[in-house]
Amino acid sequence: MALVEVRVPDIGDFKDVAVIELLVRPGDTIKAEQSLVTVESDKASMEIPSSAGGVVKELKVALGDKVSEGALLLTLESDAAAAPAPGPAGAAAAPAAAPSAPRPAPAAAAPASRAVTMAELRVPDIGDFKDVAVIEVFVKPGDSVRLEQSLITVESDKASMEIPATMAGVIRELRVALGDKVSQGSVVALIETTEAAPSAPAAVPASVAAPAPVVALVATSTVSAPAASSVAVPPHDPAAAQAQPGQLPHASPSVRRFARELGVPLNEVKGSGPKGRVTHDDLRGFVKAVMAGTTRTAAQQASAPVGAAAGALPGLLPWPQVDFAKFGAIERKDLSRIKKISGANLHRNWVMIPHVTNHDDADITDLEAFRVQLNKEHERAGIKVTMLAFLIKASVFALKQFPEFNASIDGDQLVLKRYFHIGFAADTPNGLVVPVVKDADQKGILAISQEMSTLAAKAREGKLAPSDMSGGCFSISSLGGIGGRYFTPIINAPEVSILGVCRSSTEPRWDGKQFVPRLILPLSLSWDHRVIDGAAAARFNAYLASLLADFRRVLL
Ligand code: CAO
Repeated sequence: MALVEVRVPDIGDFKDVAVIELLVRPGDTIKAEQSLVTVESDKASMEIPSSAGGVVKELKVALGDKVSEGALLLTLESDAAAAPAPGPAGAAAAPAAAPSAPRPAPAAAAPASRAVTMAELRVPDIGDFKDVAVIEVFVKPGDSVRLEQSLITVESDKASMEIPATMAGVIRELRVALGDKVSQGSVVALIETTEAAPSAPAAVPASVAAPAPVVALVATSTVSAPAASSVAVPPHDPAAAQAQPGQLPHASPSVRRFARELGVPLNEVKGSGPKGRVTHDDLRGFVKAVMAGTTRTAAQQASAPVGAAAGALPGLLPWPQVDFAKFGAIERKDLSRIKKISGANLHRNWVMIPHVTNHDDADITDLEAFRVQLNKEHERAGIKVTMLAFLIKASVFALKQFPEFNASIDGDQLVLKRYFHIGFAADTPNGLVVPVVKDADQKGILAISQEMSTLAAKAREGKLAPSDMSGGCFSISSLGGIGGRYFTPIINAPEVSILGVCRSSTEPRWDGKQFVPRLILPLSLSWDHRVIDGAAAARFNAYLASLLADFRRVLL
């Protein structure tokens, strides 16, 4: 066994190019010609193959390092016989079979003519790239293109490159489509331009079809590297092309760059292109889905999984995958949009907020009598006063008394609100929504009742505007019209507490001398223990119960 240094071979004009992927790790056994790293210039990426087989001893480059020809990539414990003779710099050098890198034709120094009206944009000298597939088309007829703007991406077995426009103008006709095979000289598009036409490089035949002087696409610095990359790229090795350590899916350099700018884990994006290639549209679709909460990155799932299908928290078992149909007939239904959104929010809140729930009872015997009386007085005006309206009003007074309940956490700070917008959970055919009664401190019970019934009707019809559901300070979830005793409502972040209310019932209460029948309302207050202490929560509930028992206490 000999220790071999594997260096970057002659890669043409690729100089100071960034290492964007490490495809092997120390300890890996690799074959000769297996790709080691991917490097990327402005417009092209290429994989650098190993000149020898063996066991990777030490990586000498890291992600982000800039490399040029001759740079040391790694050391390899290699069968001396298998390793090719070291190059002049003592490197393992480029694959022995590699021809010298064809250089791009230099861009024309001086314009040959002006006032060109129509020209052909051709594939330049791209070295050994022959019959390579068009995998992305960036322009369409009518598009105005800038000089050097990418027109198409082509891909060989191991490298891809973008072919840029050599002049500005308007694309009049596309001559290639996705999947077409192109080689040097293939016409990419017809462009209408008023720019000076650079002389065509000798290697590229001039068109005879166009009426005006024809412009062949000259290789610019941005495409020169891939031409050289054909030197470094070994023949296609299906085994090597599959999941090597750290390998990312196929994607053009601009897609990779865009993904890095956005922080998108490219290996999680499902590619729709040939060989699962990730396109710009795939990337956009992924970002949109993450923003909408319908997809989560692996990192997000690890930090706070949402939804039954998400991965488990570290240390937790994954969600059970059961074939329910094995046990009987089933029916599958898509979750409604509201359910998906509210479910994701509820799950985040449940996982991220340390909830505690205090249960208490309020004697609402007198308040209910007052409410019934009010409804008799106002039934002609069509106003129905509900218990929930009194609860909203009583909550405002309690929030004034205990300001930390009317707050939100913002980093290391507590934001205390001087306004009183109270949300109430409304059950709708499509799921749970929380409309908000704004400035409830400035409204009377009748106004609150009216507003609630308007908001509840809008909720049921699915007509709530985002503004109807924003700005809440505190929420109330009333199941009073349905039933139950107590429950643990989930805090509606970024609020820090929520009141759950169940059905009132007549119960015996000791008045000091005897048991008397009283109407008792069960209260359940969930609170965020990062902001609120248990004693404060117990006092909040007790104060709320005392107000509901006798509203005159607000005057104290
Ligand atoms: N105890 C006993 N009866 C009560 C009550 C209580 N705490 N609260 C309301 N009721 C009675 C009302 O008086 C009314 O009776 P009448 O029809 O005889 O007048 C009946 O229950 C229905 O009330 P309502 O539902 O029309 O009015 P509301 O103000 O109580 O509630 C609303 C309005 C929109 C909150 C309600 O319709 C709703 O959607 N509740 C469900 C909220 C929910 O889903 N919470 C759970 C969230 S967590 O998943």
